[in-house]
Amino acid sequence: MKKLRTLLIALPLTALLSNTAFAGLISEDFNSGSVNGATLYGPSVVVNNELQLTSSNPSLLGGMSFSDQDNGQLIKSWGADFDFRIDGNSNGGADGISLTYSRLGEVGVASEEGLFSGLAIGFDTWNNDETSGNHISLRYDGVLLVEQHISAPSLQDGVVHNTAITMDEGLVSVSLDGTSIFTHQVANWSAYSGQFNFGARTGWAMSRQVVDNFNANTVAVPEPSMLALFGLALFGLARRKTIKK
Ligand SMILES: [Ca+2]
Ligand SMILES: [Ca+2]
Repeated sequence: MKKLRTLLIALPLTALLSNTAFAGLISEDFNSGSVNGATLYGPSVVVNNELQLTSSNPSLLGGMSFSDQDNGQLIKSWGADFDFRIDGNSNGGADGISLTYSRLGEVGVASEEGLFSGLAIGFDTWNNDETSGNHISLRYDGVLLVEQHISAPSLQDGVVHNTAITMDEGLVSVSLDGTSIFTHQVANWSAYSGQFNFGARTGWAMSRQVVDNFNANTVAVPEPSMLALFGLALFGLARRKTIKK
C-alpha cells in the first residue's frame, strides 16, 4: 500500500517533466543594424534594416548563421518563417537563397542548395538541369529529396514573399505566401543538435537577395537519463519519509 502511494506520487511528476522540452526562440527584424548571436560570411551584410545575403554582382557566395539556441541539445522539431526579396536581376537573375538547419558547428557561406549538413530548404531561381528555374528544394545531408517547381509567383519578381517551414521528427512542410508547397517525411531522419544558417549565390546571372523578419523556434528532445534519475530520487525520498513514520 505504501509502495503504491509512493508510485502514485512519483509517476505523475516524472510524466510531467518528460513532457517539458527545452525551447529556443529567435526573432530578428535586422532593424538595429547588427544581429545578436549571429555571424555573417562573405559579402553578406545587414543594411537598410534587412539582411542582404548577396548584392547583384557576379560569382558571390554569402551566408549568415545564428548560434545554437539549445546548448547542444538534440532538436526534435523546429519552425522557421521569414520574408525574402530577390530583385536587381541581371542576365536572367540567379541563383537563389537557402535556409539550413545544419549540424552543430557546420556553418558558413552556402549556395541556394544550402549546406550539405542536416536539413536544407532551397529557393532556387536558376535552372541547372533541374525541374525549372523557379523551384523549392529539400536536402538532407546534401541528398536531394524534393524539387518542387513553382508555377507562380516568380521567386525573383522583386516582391517580398513570406515562407514558413516546419519540421517535426523528419516531417518537413514548406509554404510560400500562405500556400502549401510540399510536405515530405525524411526517411532515416534522426534528431541532431544544430543551428540555422542562411545562404545565397550568384554566378554569371545575378540578383540582389535579401531576407527580413526571421522567426524561429526549436524544441529539444527531453533527456531521459536525467528524468529517470530524478524519478528515482523522488522514489527514494518518498520511501525514506514513509519508513521514518
Ligand atoms: Ca527589417
Ligand atoms: Ca538552380
